[in-house]
Amino acid sequence: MYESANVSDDADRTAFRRAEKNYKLYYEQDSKFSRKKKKLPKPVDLSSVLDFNSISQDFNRTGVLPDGIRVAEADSQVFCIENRPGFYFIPNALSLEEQCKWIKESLMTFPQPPNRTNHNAIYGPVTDLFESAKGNKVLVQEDTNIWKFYDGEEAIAKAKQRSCKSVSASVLLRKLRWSTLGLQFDWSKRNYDVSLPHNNIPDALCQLAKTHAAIAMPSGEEFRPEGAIVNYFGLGDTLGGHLDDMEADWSKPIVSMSLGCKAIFLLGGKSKEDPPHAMYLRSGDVVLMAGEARECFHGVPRIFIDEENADIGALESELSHESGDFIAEYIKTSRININIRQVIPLEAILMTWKLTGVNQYLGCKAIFLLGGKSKEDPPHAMYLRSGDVVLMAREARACFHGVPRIFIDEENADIGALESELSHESGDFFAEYIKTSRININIRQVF
Ligand SMILES: O=C(O)CCC(=O)C(=O)O
Repeated sequence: MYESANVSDDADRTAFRRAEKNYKLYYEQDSKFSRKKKKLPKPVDLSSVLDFNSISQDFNRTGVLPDGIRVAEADSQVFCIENRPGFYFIPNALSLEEQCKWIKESLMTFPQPPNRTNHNAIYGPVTDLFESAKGNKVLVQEDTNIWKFYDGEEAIAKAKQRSCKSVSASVLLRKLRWSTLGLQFDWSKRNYDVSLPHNNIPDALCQLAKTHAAIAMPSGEEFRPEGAIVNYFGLGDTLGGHLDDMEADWSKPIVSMSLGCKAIFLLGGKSKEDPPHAMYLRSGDVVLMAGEARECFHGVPRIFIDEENADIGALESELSHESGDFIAEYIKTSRININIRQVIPLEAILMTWKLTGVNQYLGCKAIFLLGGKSKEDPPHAMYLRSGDVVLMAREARACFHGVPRIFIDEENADIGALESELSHESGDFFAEYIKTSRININIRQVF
């Protein structure tokens, strides 16, 4: 999905492509800018880029909004675009403190294994990338699939000794393009691989995502953050027009947080022929895409790293004050996007299916109640019949549940076939027992 600024772009074929090309970073070709001189970016017409920061300020002062923009019914600080239902823009949603926190986490914690990054494909899991970059370390290939960080001097000695491959940690940090949190996204297959080892998304990030997602959630439902992709952008990096279509339920929003340098975001329509809306994304802005907006092409054709346009003065000084110059220097020329997703439909978490094997009959029908994490959450009631299996995994493990009722009358117990099979196989004594009973075997992994 990533492209570098120099990729030649053959296509003006669609409205989306034309807009990408329009905003992308190109340099002046003029021969007087020789290799030694600083390359000059080509000027771009930014007059039609929506600026929700100033739209919000004007709205708070005058109550007036530009054509086609409205505020969400439930919150006048959340902006919507009339012809893109399901899209929400929350300017300045994150405080400076929150921005600093998530920038630090994005660099120091999120790329740590078992989370995967774009570096896994070449180097395998890379531990302590940030600290190694800060300490001027070098990653050296020890064996076909084994790479290890060494201090600069040591690394040079190693490389001389056994002419092995090496790369500096600071180059790797610069080339960090994505990391994945929670359920791991497999970029080669473009799907979630639930078999990959993973940690849960940190609670504080889940809480933040839930709070911001609330406005775009179907009523009465709470957002369940299960997977997140962290995108890292340097100068010239872009994210080409795409759809996020690998999650099962598009009624749930993607919560997308911007950190660092200002960017241009393109929100197209369901076809790449639909002319996209261009808008600025600044550090601290949060965007939600839910419902119909999940079907809209979107991308990031440009980030700004120059002082005038990057708009990160306050963030930079807060970050350097809080965390030192190394992170502040990184963010001066970078943008980070954390987008958080609900991946698994509830039906899959609580998966019920028929067992076909023999001897798995467990008796009379029952009512099972599956509540939420609090006893205040209204539970789902469902029937459990002989042969059904229920799996409770991940978040569902934290849900209250119970069996308030079993049915032993002929009409409701639903065990006619079981009863006659059992009496045939094992005699009446068993059949008599099961006519008025239910057995539940639950098997757990403890360690
Ligand atoms: O960087 C952004 O703001 C958008 C990210 C995005 O669209 C994605 O990761 O699918």
